[in-house]
Amino acid sequence: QWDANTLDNRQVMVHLFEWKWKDIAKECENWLGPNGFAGVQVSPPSENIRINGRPWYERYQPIGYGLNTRSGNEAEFKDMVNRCYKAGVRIYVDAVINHMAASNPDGNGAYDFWRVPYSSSDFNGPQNKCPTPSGIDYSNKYSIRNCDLVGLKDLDQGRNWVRDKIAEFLNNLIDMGVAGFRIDAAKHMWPGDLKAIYGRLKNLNTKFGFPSNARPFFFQEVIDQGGEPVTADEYLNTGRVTEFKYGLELARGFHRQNLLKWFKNFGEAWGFVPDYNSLVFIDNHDNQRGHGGAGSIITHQSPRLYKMANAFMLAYPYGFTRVMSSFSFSDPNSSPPQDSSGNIISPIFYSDNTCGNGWVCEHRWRQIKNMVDFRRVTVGQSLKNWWDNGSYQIAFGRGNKGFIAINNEDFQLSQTLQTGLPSGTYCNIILGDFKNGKCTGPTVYVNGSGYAKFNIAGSGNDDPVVAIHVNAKQ
Ligand code: ARE
Repeated sequence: QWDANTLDNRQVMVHLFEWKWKDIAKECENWLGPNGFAGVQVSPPSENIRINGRPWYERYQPIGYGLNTRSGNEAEFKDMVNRCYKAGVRIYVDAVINHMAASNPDGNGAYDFWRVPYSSSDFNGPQNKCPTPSGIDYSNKYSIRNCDLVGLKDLDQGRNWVRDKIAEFLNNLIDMGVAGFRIDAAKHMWPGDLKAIYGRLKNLNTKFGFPSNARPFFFQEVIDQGGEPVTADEYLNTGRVTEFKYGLELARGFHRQNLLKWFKNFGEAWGFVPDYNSLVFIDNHDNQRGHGGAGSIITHQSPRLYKMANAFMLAYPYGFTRVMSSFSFSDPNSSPPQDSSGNIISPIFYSDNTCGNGWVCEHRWRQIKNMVDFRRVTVGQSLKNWWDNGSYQIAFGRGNKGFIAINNEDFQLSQTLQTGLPSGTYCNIILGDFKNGKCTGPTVYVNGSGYAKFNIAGSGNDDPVVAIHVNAKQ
């Protein structure tokens, strides 16, 4: 389904890429819950092969459906789901169900995944269902769906046994209280097979407090940038899909390759999937390092543009939004921060709320954290009072709840603009926090007719954005 089963009006999930379960549990309690985050996309919990150097991508090579990984064991997973739920934060599991590992370390032959168990008849390759055994041909549907993705053993989800085993795996997680799934490599599975598997899943666990009849949320990873026979449209009646065009187009706007004034109707009018079908993000764990569907996207490595792009995404009413939280890397294949025995190291936190030990924690940057709140405060409010200077300065409101102005020019933005907001003194949440009725940064005065004066320096300004909303008004 399309609904993310969030608490209240929470609207933003964060991908805590490669975090350990016990660190996520603490983060839910200390940061995500109190700051209005809706949920966490966690790295694949299914047991995986070990690759020398422990690259992050070994997590995408399952050998079974037991819950033992470098992120933690089953007890720690359960504890995380419980504690996050209590903090108002949902857990969404990255479900790797398209395939098993490329090589099988302890089986009797390449297809003997005895932990599930699967055997050669459960895979497309040995059944000769793959028309291009040497690799996927992206111009051929059968090849995309029935051949091994980068050598990963491709499961045949048309078989009852395979459907049952996948459903058992996902139902076990539903019992533990998860709220939904990222379906990894959905593009490489037949939509009808996915439908059959989803149909075998239970409603969400009411013992956790989910309403009865709540269905798991599905967001399906389909990289559709046009030009291939498999399209995102094929997956719309079973859930949301990852809209990869979104981050690419925004990057063009913020890199000044396409005027920001055109973003007035960003979304469906640009050929994206419908709003309620869309999961949007500036970057993800693949394209930030040149894997899967890369292109010229913006990442934490360009912090100024990254904060601007996230502010736009979180203010603009389209799609369900996901914020990325990375570890730093120079080698795209490197491990997450680990000790000499290969254990993942926990992040440490500093007094300014940022983190270290190799972690980036974009979700802790004030500019992003406060825009998560903006999205919640403005939920359901339509786009109003759009203004632009004809090129790279833009501003818009969300009904009478919030307003944002972005200066992506080198020169100053100086404008008196209609905000649509009630009169008062508002905190610029990009530069300050609103605490105990006071703003720790600069404020914006909205007069009795809704107008406010905006002055935003361009080049040389690390944060050329002003955002205000009614819950941060003095
Ligand atoms: C690794 C090695 C490979 C090796 C393989 C098997 O890198 O060289 O052959 O292991 O030994 C991740 C990594 C992969 C890694 C894999 C398994 O990114 O590099 O392979 O884990 O360890 C396509 C898919 C899309 C997929 C991307 C990466 O359509 O589903 O490729 N994304 C998801 C995850 C990834 C993950 C997997 C799937 C596998 O998000 O993190 O892979 O579980 C065009 C097409 C796209 C295509 C893209 C890249 O844009 O339109 O469909 O994406 O090219 O090929």
